[in-house]
Amino acid sequence: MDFRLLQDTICAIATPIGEGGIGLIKISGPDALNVATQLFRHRSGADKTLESHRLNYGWIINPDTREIVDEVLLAYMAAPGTYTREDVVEINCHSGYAVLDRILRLVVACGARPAEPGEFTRRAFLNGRIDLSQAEAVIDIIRSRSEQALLLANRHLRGDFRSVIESWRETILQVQSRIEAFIDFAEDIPEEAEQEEHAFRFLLDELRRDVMLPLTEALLRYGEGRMLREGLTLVLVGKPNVGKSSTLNALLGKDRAIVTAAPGTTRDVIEDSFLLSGVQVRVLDTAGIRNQPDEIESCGIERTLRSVGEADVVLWLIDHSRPLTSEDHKVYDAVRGSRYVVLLNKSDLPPAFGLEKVHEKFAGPAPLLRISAKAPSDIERLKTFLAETFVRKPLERCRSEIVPNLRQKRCLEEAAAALSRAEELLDSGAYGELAGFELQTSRKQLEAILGWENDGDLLDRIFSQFCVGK
Ligand SMILES: Nc1nc2c(ncn2[C@@H]2O[C@H](COP(=O)(O)OP(=O)(O)O)[C@@H](O)[C@H]2O)c(=O)[nH]1
Ligand SMILES: [Mg+2]
Repeated sequence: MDFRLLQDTICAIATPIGEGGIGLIKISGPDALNVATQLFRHRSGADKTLESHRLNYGWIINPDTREIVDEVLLAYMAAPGTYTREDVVEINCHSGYAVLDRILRLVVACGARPAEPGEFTRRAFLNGRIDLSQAEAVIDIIRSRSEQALLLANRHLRGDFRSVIESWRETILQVQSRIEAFIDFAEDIPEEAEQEEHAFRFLLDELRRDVMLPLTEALLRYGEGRMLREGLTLVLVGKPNVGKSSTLNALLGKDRAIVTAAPGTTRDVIEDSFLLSGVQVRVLDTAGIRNQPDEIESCGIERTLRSVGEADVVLWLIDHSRPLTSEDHKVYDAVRGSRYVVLLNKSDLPPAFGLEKVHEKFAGPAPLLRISAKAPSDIERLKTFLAETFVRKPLERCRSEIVPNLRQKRCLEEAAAALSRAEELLDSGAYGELAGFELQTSRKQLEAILGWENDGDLLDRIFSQFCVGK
């Protein structure tokens, strides 16, 4: 994108295209007021000037023909108290394909240019109203599918992440400037250098306590943040006929997958979702893993294995009413590398083996629950268990801490690596330029989180995820 264009005025339809109660057209840039004046007529007929931050009732007219295009409410908001920090005009019109398209074309004819995806928010960023972590929070808010995800995004939008990053950066800067002072002293006045070293040790402790420790903590929150933003993925796995599809249907509370007494019914991966403690849970039902599958089933099993790779948690079902077979072992081999829960299903029927047998054969730290997919109370118990273990506890940690996304996590990792290299040098008394360089590297990484360095490719990548009109 060409940044000279920041001088121009952009416009877009900000509401979803289609029939609806209200459609919104946004205009931002130096010509916004001029465009509005050409197109808008007050209801009163008077040639009133548009006051900033007031709603005006009237019509959009075609300036060439004087024809009325729509009845609207129009707001003019003067810079800098706006979303983009530029002059902004918002036209609330009726929502329909023809009317929105007509007004947008008139706005363009009056001198505005159709905006690129995310260009309004990009301007808010480039004009310094928000930092990059806040811009990313805007996407997160739009994409939030659950209340928890929304809460997190709002915390980041408020600037919580930014203030933490800024305080870390500040501490690093202090140590860095100490190093520079130390290098000078060491050369000139040896006695003062000793004093300096003492002060310096103190700062190093501060660096460990106030930056390195919380930074490492923040990195640990990434997985939970991903779960919040993208939801939790559960995958139901087991040999044929153990009750995977029955469990899927019971979890969803609807008949999503076909359940039959014949093994090998589910041949493809079936996916749906439900909410668990305010978090979106994606659940996948898969083809049963068996010894001698036919061709279609083989493809299904391959997909099953792929789904296991995607899972946050694997729900491994075993039929407790029939003896264990080599197929159960086969499933064990497929899931043992993942985080899984063992579900001994069909517990409404007499058990065919004791619990110790499961422990003995499939020993591991995985939790084990006895359920019947046919008993609603068991499914409730399963949901409570899943919510407690995989949602509530991780969420509690997220509430009080900053939670990076993938891009931010990468920056934090780089920063952490540079900090520990610096720490090692400093600890061994090497207060030289090398340590200063490592601190500098870590500081740059933190600044990248906030987007201080104007990296055009990075901005393109982030803002292209937005819709047009945001
Ligand atoms: N008694 C009993 N039967 C069950 C239970 N869960 C599933 N079934 C039955 O087991 C058969 C296979 O179930 P299905 O869900 O299709 O298993 P899948 O092949 O693993 O998907 C069907 O006849 C179900 O009605 C259960 O908890 N108790
Ligand atoms: Mg099935």
